[in-house]
Formats: sequence, structure tokens, C-alpha cells
Amino acid sequence: MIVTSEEVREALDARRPVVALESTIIAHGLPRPDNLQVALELEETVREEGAVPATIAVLDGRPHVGLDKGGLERIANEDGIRKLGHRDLPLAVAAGASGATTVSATALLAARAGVRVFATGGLGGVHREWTVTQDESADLGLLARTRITVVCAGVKSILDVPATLQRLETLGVAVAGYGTDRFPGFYLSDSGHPVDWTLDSPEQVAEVMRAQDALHVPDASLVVANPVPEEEQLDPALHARVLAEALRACESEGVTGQAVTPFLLAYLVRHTGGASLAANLAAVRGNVRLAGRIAAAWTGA
Ligand code: PSU
Ligand code: MN
Repeated sequence: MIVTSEEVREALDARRPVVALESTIIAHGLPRPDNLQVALELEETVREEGAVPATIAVLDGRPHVGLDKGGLERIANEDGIRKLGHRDLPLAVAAGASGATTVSATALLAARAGVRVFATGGLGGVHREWTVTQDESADLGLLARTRITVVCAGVKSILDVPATLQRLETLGVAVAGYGTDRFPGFYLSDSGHPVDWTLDSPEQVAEVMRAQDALHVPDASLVVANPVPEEEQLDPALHARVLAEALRACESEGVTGQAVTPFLLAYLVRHTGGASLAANLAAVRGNVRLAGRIAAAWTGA
């Protein structure tokens, strides 16, 4: 059912490092034409760290772990590429549809294929106004049930960050700051909230992963929250102002469901003159590089 590319399969069989990459950020999180360039560059970054990239998406009803250039091009440029959470996977398969995978769908497919390390930008989570909309990303529930290490710049700052941290605690998902005791804020280096644990090297992360397995902790993820470097973060005052505008626009335009996150990210890009895009890319690049190092420490490469 899952098509694992030959390169990824060989690396996994030989216990060489592999990093899973999601595709929603390419199809729905970043504007064209930068998105294809970014997808290719992120794969190259994984390779620079000695690991094999496994970008994940569904093409014509077949879930792929490891895309070739043609597959990346389709995800980046084809119209009608859907956004697939894990609940959508069987529906997309049966319909023969093509779609980009969110964190939840990517984590599920990566884990099924035997990939333990995954890099993304920012996790989905509990949205502001949750008490009214009940909008909580399916990312959280899936990460509570899947043994994978996710390297991210925290959760997207468009969310209710403290509520999301609370949900992660309730769900039993382990969270550690990488080189920091502050929870990163996606576009910002610091969300304003602390984390209880700090990890300072890829080897330390790999030790936690081994301890998860040795203790038979019920399947749950390890979130490695890696801040965007301060000199590359979005100006916090600009972030606060434009985000407030974006949230108002989202409400007045009646945007709901799966469309909320792409709408807010695109609004920020337009109204910060591209500065939010630069910060988003800096965060993702850093996460992908760190994920490559963690994958190497994990496989003992
Ligand atoms: N990180 C980014 N850009 C993105 C996303 C993550 O830098 O677009 C995507 C991820 O795929 C994540 C999704 O799973 O946004 C969350 O969407 P929702 O809130 O609808 O669950
Ligand atoms: Mn949502």
C-alpha cells in the first residue's frame, strides 16, 4: 500500500539515517514558485547531514515515502492537490486522489514505513477561540499515538500556545526545548512560555528515544522544539500587529476548518512584506538540519 522509494528502503534496511519531510508546507504553507525551490533545498540539507530525505505525499491514491523530483513538482505546482490529515488517507487512497500530507498524516506514514525522525516548521494545535470553534489540529491526537521524533519550531504562533502545551501534556507527548528552556514561537525564537526539559545535542535526543523504547512508554512522540535563531526571527511587534489583523480577517471572511491555517500563514506573508516567509523558512531549514543530525545519532552513523 505504501510506496517507499528505493533509496529510502535501502537506507532503512542498512540502518542508515532517514528524515521524513511533510508536504503540506510545500503545497499549502508556502507560496509558489518559492515552494518547489524550498522543497528541493530541504532535501539537499538533509543530504548534507548524511541522511536520506523522505518527503511524504499521496499521488494518485498511493502514499509515497520518498518522492522523486517529478513527485515534488506535482505537489508544489499541480492545482487541486488536497490537504490530507491522517483521517483523510484512506479516503484519498480509495478515491485515487493526490494530496499533500500534514504533520498527522506524515507522521503516520513515516512511522508505518519505519522512519523515526521527522522535520517540519511548526506543529498544528489548539486554535484561539477554541471554546467556540473546537478547532484543534489533528496533529496532536496523532502524535499522542505514534512513536516518532518531530523536530519543529514549536507550534504555529497563530494558535493558542499555552492551551496547546497543556494539550500536549494531557496527551502524554514529550516536549523538550533544543538548547533552550523557552518554548519557541515558530516565527519567534521564544513563545513566552517555558519548557520543562532542555536537550543540548543530537546524542541526547537519541538517548531519550532509546529510553522511550526501553521503558515501553505507550506510543507517543517526542517533540524537539528548536527555536529559529533570534537574528532570523520575525520582529515581535510586527508579528503581534499583523497576527491580530489576520485573526480578525479570518473571522470576518468566515474561514473555517482546514482552510484556517493556510489562510493565516498566507495573510502574514502578504502583510509583513515577506518577512514572515523568511522567518518560516529559517525555522524549517534549522529544523531539517537538526533532524538530519538526530537521525544520524539515532542510527549510530
Ligand atoms: N509548518 C509550516 N507550515 C505549514 C504547516 C506546518 O511551517 O503549513 C502545516 C502542517 O502540515 C501542519 C498543518 O500539520 O499546517 C496544520 O494544519 P491544521 O491546523 O489545519 O491541522
Ligand atoms: Mn484546524
